[in-house]
Amino acid sequence: MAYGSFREFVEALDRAGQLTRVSVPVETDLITSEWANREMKSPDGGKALLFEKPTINGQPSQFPVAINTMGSRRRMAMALKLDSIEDLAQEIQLILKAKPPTDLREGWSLLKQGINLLHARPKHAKTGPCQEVVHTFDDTNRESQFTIHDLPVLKCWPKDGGRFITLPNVHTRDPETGARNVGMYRMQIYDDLTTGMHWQVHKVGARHGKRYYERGERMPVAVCLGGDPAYTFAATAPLPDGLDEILFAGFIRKKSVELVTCKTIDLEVPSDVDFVLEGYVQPGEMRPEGPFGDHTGFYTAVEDYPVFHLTAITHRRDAVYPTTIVGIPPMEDFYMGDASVRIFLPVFKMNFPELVDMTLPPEGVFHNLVFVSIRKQYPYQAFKVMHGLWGMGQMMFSKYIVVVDEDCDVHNTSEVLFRLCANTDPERDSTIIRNPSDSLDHAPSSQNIGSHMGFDATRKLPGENYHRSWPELLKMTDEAQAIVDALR
Ligand SMILES: Cc1cc2nc3c(=O)[nH]c(=O)nc-3n(C[C@H](O)[C@H](O)[C@H](O)COP(=O)(O)O)c2cc1C
Ligand SMILES: [Mn+2]
Repeated sequence: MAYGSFREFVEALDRAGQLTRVSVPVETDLITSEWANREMKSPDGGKALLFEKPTINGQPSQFPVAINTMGSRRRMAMALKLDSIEDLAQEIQLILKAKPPTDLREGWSLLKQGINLLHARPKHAKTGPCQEVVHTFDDTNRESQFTIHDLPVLKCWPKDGGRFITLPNVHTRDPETGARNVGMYRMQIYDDLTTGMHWQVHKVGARHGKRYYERGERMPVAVCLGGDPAYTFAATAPLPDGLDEILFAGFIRKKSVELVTCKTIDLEVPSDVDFVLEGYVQPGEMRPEGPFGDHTGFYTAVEDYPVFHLTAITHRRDAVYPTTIVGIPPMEDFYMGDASVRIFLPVFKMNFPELVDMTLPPEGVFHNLVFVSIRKQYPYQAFKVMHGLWGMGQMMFSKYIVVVDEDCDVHNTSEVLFRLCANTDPERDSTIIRNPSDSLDHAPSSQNIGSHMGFDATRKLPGENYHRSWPELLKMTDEAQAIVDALR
């Protein structure tokens, strides 16, 4: 069953030998990052870190800092209270199998109905631990008050434009339909009462913002930190617009999420999170955001983004501040993205019956590289799969897609590169298309648009312009293998 708090998850990591407690004072300006980066680069993602005495510009913080809590396959599964991520993929497959959908749209809607039936729908409560301590902000007597600067927010990389909240679950609502969305969009701290709101143009938060802008209305926004890690994971998952992350989180953790109404805005948030930042975005108001040491491994340049105005901060008395850093891979966020791919593989397979496995290797930092294996039956099927992926939600950003045969393990990058190099004639087996690009990709000449490339590294079938006979891959006999197994 679900975690009752973020602290409970941290304690579970500790009991499993997956946590290092740091009891000496550690500064949140760069030093925490340097420590965490070394941990994330160690074998299997190292351990989670709990900084018990973080300092903010030398001053002790009231709240401990937890980082790298999802930064390995094991910890990512633990975050969702699973033995293995595949267990959840299996459940999704069962829902989809109950009445096989005919297309992707129907698949998602079936999944939504299935989740609803599993009693994942949120419940409502009058009050909850996330509001144990309430600080509302009016403009009088600000100096003596608690501010956002009391949170141990990291300055992640030397040339960052400031301190950034890196694991915020940003709750918004579509003003027309009332549908909720929760997305993870980083927030740069500007001053006591304002931060940046880095929802990129393709994201649902940005779409909601546009609706408010068209209506000329102020947009309520609630940002949650911590609570059951299932919330944080759901905020990053590439769900289709309209599939409520809170419903999805309820499904993952097999327990309805209990919601409370915010103190100063008309939005609901999970009652058990550690911090809630309440406020609003005034559509149309923009401010330079960045630079930020990003998951691309490079600094993202300064750009205009919406501004979040704080009206209140509420928190648990025993709150733990959750954070991460992104940078040159592998980093913690790889394991979050990897879990999404594995959980939604059944949905992808429904759309592509030939699909066997898929992965986004860490070197490609999400969208730059996709390896797919297929069971090929007809000519140009690899190209069909590439085009399908480029048309599917956030997979539209995939810069390079390599398609291999089913007997190649896509999780073994060396094996995929062997197939790519051996099986392709570059001109015949590649294609270049135009598509939207990830906003953070610095390589395209213009932001948000670019070319993408696909490679068909499968063996060629008759009808694929190959006029020789395809050779056979080396393989030892089963008997010889058995004999050596026995002798060694
Ligand atoms: C650690 C981390 C930080 C992220 N930061 C941002 C960000 O600043 N802006 C953004 O648009 N997406 C960011 N993302 C990706 C989005 O959270 C992701 O695309 C999500 O699916 C968006 O949800 P939505 O479809 O509801 O908008 C981040 C993801 C992770 C794991
Ligand atoms: Mn969403």
